[in-house]
Amino acid sequence: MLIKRVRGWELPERQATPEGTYMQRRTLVRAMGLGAASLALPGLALAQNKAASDPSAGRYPAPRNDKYGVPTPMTEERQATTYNNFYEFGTDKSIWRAAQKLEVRPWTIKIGGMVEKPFEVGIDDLLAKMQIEERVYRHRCVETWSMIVPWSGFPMRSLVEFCKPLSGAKYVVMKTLSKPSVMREQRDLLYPWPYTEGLAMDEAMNDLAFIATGLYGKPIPQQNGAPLRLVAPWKYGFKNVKSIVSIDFSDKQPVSFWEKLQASEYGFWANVNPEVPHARWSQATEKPLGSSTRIPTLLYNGYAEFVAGLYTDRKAEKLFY
Ligand SMILES: Nc1nc2c(c(=O)[nH]1)N[C@H]1C(S)=C(S)[C@@H](COP(=O)(O)O)O[C@H]1N2
Ligand SMILES: [Mo]
Repeated sequence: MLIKRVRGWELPERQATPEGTYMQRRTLVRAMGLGAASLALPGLALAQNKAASDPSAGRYPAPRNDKYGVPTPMTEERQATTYNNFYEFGTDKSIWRAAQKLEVRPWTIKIGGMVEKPFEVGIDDLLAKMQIEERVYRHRCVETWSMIVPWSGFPMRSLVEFCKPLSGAKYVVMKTLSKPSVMREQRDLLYPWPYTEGLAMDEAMNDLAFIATGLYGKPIPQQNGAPLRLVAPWKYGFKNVKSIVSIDFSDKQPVSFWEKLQASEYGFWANVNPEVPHARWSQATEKPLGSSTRIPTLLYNGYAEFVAGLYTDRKAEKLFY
């Protein structure tokens, strides 16, 4: 059975986290007086040069919108771009190098389902229609690591309006690219590829829901979900589907990737709540990337004032996993 397989995040954290060895290397490189970018991680430096030739590079950095707060301390860019979950490239955290092979131009997004008229749009045409802004958000992975990063992009609501859904649409469903030649883990047919996630329409229209196309004032790197990914910061990280190629509107609640694998542990709503433990671990605290100290996790990941109202009429649902 699928659910019997041991996945990365089912391991105790000390086993699943390669951070210890990574930090040692950083310290060593620093002690030698050499730039980490040039010596320790030449591939990353290359990726950053590539970003400079991205057709959308001129759109970043974008003006910051601080309406939803500016949490601190910000995670170091190198941490957020070298410690990732992107199972298509592998089930451990160090997939950033493999992800460089993903070509993000040309990139077409297919819009369908309950819309006035199905259509396709190229990422650069879409970007040209959107007002790009920066938002500093908390991110809380269900595995209990967290980060604070500056995303650039546009409100999910603008994307929904651009798609012109029919009034009967209740959910928006987003899928990741299928490309087993590069996304090698997609050859493992025990997973329900492509990665699929969804939001209820009122969640998608909430101010906080965001589509990220940039990170740290540059186009978003492949490992973080280039060229566009969802960011719903009040939910566990797995909701934030990366490298989106299709957006469909439906009157039925979709079954997402992790829900298909193990619905009893990874549900549709997946809102952050420190008082509702995961089936196999507590969610009370979290470890910020790059820090050795755990901190308390906040209800709705600190965004209750913006989103709690979405759930007052959904009390009967399993809202917190
Ligand atoms: N397509 C796809 N999207 C994905 C994932 C994935 O494996 N595949 N992992 C999710 C999980 S579990 C988390 S915590 C975040 C991690 O985003 P980051 O690597 O930018 O920190 O991406 C989410 N989006
Ligand atoms: Mo996650």
